[in-house]
Amino acid sequence: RHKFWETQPIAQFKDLGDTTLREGPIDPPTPLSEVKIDPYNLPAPFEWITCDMDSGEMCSEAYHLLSNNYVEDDENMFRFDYSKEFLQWALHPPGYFESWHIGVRVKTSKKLVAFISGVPARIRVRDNVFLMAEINFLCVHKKLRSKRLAPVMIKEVTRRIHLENLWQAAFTAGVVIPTPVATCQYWHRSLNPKKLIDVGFSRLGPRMTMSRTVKLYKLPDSTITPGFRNMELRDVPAVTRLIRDYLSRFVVAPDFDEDDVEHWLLPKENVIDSFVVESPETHEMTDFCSFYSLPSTILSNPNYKTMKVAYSYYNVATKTPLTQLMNDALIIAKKKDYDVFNALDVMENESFLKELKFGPGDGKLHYYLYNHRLRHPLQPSELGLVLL
Ligand code: MYA
Ligand code: JJ1
Repeated sequence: RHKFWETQPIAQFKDLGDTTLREGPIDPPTPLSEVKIDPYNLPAPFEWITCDMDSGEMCSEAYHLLSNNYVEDDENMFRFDYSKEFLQWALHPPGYFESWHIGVRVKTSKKLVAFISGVPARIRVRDNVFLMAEINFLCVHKKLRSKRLAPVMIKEVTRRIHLENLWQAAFTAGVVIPTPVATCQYWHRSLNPKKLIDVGFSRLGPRMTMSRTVKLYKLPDSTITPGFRNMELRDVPAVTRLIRDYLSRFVVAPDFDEDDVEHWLLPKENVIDSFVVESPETHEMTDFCSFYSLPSTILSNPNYKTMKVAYSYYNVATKTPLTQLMNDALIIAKKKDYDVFNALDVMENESFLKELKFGPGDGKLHYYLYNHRLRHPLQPSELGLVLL
């Protein structure tokens, strides 16, 4: 059934519920001297490259490959359109390895036809923190699909990760392979319902008119929570404390330090927005929320080419009710001209989705760990991890 995945150190479907299997790493690390030194063989027309994503030219090539060939919805109406700035941010966290940003070119034409990337992250699973790779942006050009290139790319990124002495990885995918750690549901909150309906992203509800729909999704012009403002560099220590304390309650979550928070959570225009609530009286930092920007190309619509989409990232509410905090995030997203605000049912998101008029989408997102076994699949609410 899964000719490739059956050969990999991942929990197999047949292991589910087998209580004799212990939680934790599946294969032990091998001595570095035993890690294959040579890259895996590609079919003859292709060659490996390491991508310097600081180079504007390389980044543009990766951007164009992805914007034309990356993830689409099940009816091929929309395609993720990660911006160049986003890719540079996503691939350059503290301690990143350029060797984990891997391209495949056609030898003769030098055209980039496939990509896969990893970045290092400390991920806590229950009481133990593991140095892992987060794998993302696996993409094979549409014309080269179903030729078993993906397994070679996955083996090659694994080899390069092993060479840095890392032995676990985390990733998400829209497809089911053995064996999801958790399966999450996408939820969508319309901000610009007329456009969403025009492009086929959503539909007019039963017994609804356009004007009633527009009214239903109206938001105030400005945020409600006193002390709500953009996060700044000086907030990094306080935000790190807030977020570390909060994430400690989930089964799987990143172990962020101040450098990670500065990289992953400081606002970056058109990439990530983040906000704090600083008590106007005590100047105490009590709440935090954030969303990242991932537009989608609208495939074949005469009127619109792109949809601005905000994705809920990390949110922590200790004083402000989480629902009110997220409503403020919606207000800002609307002001910044986003068309829709997406969220998964991870962490405590269930608690605000319905009240804030999010509706379930037709997409699911499966979370996976490589070379790490959990005894049981997790509930989405036990996940404290959001991958880009
Ligand atoms: S998820 C986003 C993935 N990208 C897309 O969906 C973009 C559009 N699609 C494509 O570009 C292609 O369809 C891709 C597959 C490249 C996805 N994750 O070459 P093939 C397995 C894992 O003939 P193609 C993301 O980026 C499939 O089950 N495996 O197929 C995270 C089959 O194996 P098996 C996948 O369609 C990526 C084999 O590949 C996925 O031409 C995490 C078929 O290969 C998928 N999304 O190409 C990667 N899709 O026969 C794993 C298909 O066994 C990282 N397959 O069923 C693992 C950790 C590595 C590091 C470890 C360090 C220690
Ligand atoms: O965006 C998604 N679905 C949309 C569009 C559906 C178009 C037809 N297939 C959707 N819209 C309904 C919105 C509606 C708004 C008012 C309230 C009710 C809901 O459902 C879906 C997620 O739902 N997205 C995808 O399918 C994209 C792929 C998801 C897998 C991602 C893999 C990630 C890669 C890992 O790095």
